[in-house]
Amino acid sequence: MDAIYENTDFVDLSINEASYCNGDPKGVHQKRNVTQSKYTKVLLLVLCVFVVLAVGGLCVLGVLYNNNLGDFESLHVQHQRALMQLSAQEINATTMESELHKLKAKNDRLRASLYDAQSCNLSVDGWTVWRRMIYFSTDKRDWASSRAVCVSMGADLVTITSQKEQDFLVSKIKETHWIGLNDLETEGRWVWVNDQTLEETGVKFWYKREIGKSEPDNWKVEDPSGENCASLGDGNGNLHTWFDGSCKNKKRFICEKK
Ligand SMILES: [Ca+2]
Ligand SMILES: [Ca+2]
Repeated sequence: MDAIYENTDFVDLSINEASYCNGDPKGVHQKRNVTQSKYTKVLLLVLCVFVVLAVGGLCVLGVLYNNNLGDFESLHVQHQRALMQLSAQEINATTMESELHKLKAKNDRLRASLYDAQSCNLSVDGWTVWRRMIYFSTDKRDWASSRAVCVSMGADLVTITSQKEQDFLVSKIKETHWIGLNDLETEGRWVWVNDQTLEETGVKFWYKREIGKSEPDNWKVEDPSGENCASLGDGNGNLHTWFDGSCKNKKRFICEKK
């Protein structure tokens, strides 16, 4: 480039000298033309530089765009895969929910069948099978002796902790039976043979009189020590309710094996 400027200056000076020597005023115009040509070349050079830079910038932008486009396509593919996996999981969840409903229905049917089996008169070696093994004695004993017989068979006097249990036992007896409830230790504090109190079980079926004291009344006319043992029903029947009676009375009894 310096060579070009040097040559131009040389031409420029040559023209000036020739013009002045020849007395020609047009030489001034020729000098101006040469100067304009020089500026034009510089301008073109600058424009070329700008064009090159612009093209380079566009190339860089193109590369960045392609890279970002590749990343976007990769993210799009990942998004589509995630959607497919989510859809598959939703289908699995629906299937599992359907299976759960089927299992619940099956469980309900099995429970109903079990309840039916428990309600039938299945008997094994004199024991009635209903949720637990229940034994209804045929002989009559006082309360303590009754309990001792139950314990000797690996059981104890029955405890009643639900309406269904009460209803089942009532349905199986035709006269009064001892049950595992007493207030022998503390008068008025009734506890089952497993030490549960009536407050703990929340279940009691004492006989209620419209006139006079309801059960337990701890009646002392027949036994001065009072009535400290409970039975299902009394001498008059009333089998759906409980009575306290003298522990010395002899009654049938009900054992329960846990
Ligand atoms: Ca009592
Ligand atoms: Ca009584």
